[in-house]
Amino acid sequence: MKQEIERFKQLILKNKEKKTAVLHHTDPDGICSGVITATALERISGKKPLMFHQNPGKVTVKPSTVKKLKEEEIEFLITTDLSVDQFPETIKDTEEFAEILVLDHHKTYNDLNSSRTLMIKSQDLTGEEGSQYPASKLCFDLFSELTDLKDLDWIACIGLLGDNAYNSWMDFVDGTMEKYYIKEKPEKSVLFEVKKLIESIEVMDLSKMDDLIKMFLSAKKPEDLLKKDLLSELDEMEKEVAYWRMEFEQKKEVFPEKELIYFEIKPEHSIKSVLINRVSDRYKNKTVIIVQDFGDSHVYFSARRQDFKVKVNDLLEKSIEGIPDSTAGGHIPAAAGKIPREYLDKFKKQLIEKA
Ligand SMILES: [Mn+2]
Repeated sequence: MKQEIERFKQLILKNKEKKTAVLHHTDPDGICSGVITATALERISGKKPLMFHQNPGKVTVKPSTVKKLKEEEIEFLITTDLSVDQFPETIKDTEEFAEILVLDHHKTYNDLNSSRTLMIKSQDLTGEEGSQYPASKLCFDLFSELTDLKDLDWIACIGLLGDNAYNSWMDFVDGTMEKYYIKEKPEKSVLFEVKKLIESIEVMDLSKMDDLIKMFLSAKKPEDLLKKDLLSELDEMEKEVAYWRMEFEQKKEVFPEKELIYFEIKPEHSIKSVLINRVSDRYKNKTVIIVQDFGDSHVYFSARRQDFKVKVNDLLEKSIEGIPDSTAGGHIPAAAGKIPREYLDKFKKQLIEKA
């Protein structure tokens, strides 16, 4: 553990003068870990890194992103909250022009460590399952070894709430809320409002992501982010989620002997992650699967199991076996993936079998 933190410190200090990019995931933990990392780098080197994100749901580095990084002459890449080891090819391609630091807490698929890459997963530091040590807290803790980040504690808390890890960090979140005079329960608080705001930008209008990040980088407290022009997206999303929640309750397929609930949606926007987080709070002891269909070549699915009795990352990986051009992975309690639409029946059959 000590050794990884030393290697981390050396790598950051060694690359202080290099042209640096932060590539982060687009969900609340991804945004918060990216903002914490960018702010920390600026404090350490006096230089702002470039911020990059890909389309939501993409957890590995896309070839087109490698191209962009190369065009920008990036010499040091930090990825946060991305499971980039699920597709090592693009990391190898990036190594040809940049050093890489991977900061993540998804299941480990490949060891990317090399002379050019340092990969730190939360589970490497704690020896415990990574889902409960989200990337925003990991980045907050690691960079706090190099610079003072105490004023970013509330951002780490939003990431923790985003990845459902409040129960593992109660003292930290409660203490931070007290510091900012937040009296409500976390899920009723302004921190949770910001978490939902980030989700709504991700789901409804990704083009506003850059504005959101810009606001984040200058915000001093959570209230600074609750600006009217971004909040309209949140209202719209809530309406759509409310509609599909009702549909879910009325039309879900339940397999009692498998403790499995299965549901397909055809929403206007990509609400599946938001929806499944809400419904699985009501069915913590069930495996919940939601399949999202936009009528294009692939369908997308998410899975949740909050009591950890089933490893949904493994379950989804087994359910896509033998299906070409498919992906699945993530955490024990929360995972996702996609398959070509013509394989939906096969996927569902394998899912029910393996559940
Ligand atoms: Mn995360």
